[in-house]
Amino acid sequence: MADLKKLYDAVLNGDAKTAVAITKEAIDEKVDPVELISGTMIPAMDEVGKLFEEEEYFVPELLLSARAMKGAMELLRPLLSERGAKPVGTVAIGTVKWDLHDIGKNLVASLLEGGGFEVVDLGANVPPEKFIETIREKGAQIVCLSALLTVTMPSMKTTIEALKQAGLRDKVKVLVGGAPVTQQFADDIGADGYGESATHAVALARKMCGVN
Ligand code: B12
Repeated sequence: MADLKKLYDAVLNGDAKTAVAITKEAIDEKVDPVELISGTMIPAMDEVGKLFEEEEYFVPELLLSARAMKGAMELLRPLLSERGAKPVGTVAIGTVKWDLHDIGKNLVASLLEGGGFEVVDLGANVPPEKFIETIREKGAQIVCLSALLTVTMPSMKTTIEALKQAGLRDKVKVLVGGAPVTQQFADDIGADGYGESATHAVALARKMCGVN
């Protein structure tokens, strides 16, 4: 059986080769990909975050762990999108301007695909104009904004303001998330919803499109 403790350690220690190998094993054994991500990989990244806070880890270690998680996610992503049924709606997702963190955003994007959405992933460091362009060109009904830095949280507000300026605010629902974001902050900036995790993001987005 795939050793999930070893997968946890591989993400924690930034060992991409082992993380990928165990993920492959787990896939062969039909382990639920969402369980693998939420039960093992996210807790490992949380621990990485704690070690960084305690100054036991520095940026190079963060990058290695992020790379291990990314390697495993590349294998899991196609499985997540297979889970979905017919498209429920279109989502434009991105990490806001000046913010380069994309692991959580990628997870949200993958699970949204798995939840039946067509997802336009704009990447990280996304300026408001790019969201506006995507809503106009792809007809996205939902905009998902991610931020991991307290200093980039205001970019969420700027993006919502830009949607208002462009006359698009009433046409889309805006969901926000990322470690420092709270429900209070979401309310303050006039977002339509806040989700603390990727699974919450999917539940919220489906609810907003009138699907359970
Ligand atoms: C990995 C990491 C990095 C990597 C990012 C790699 C990558 N490709 O993403 C690298 C090394 C590049 C990095 C850089 C920096 N980082 Co950094 N990083 C982290 C770390 C350890 C983990 C983040 C992560 O991926 N978590 C795992 C994912 C799965 O969780 P998540 O993103 O929160 O996402 C989940 C939910 O929040 C939610 N979610 C996310 N987005 C959305 C969106 C919506 C719409 C919804 C509904 C839900 C949702 O769903 C996700 C899954 O359930 C955190 C510490 C931490 N514990 O958060 C620090 C952290 C975020 N980084 C920090 C800092 C300071 C930096 C740097 C400034 C460091 C530096 N001195 O250069 C730079 C900034 C670069 C920039 N301009 O963005 C600080 C931020 C402090 C603050 N208060 O702002 C943290 C908190 C570490 C710390 N404790 O000091 N970082």
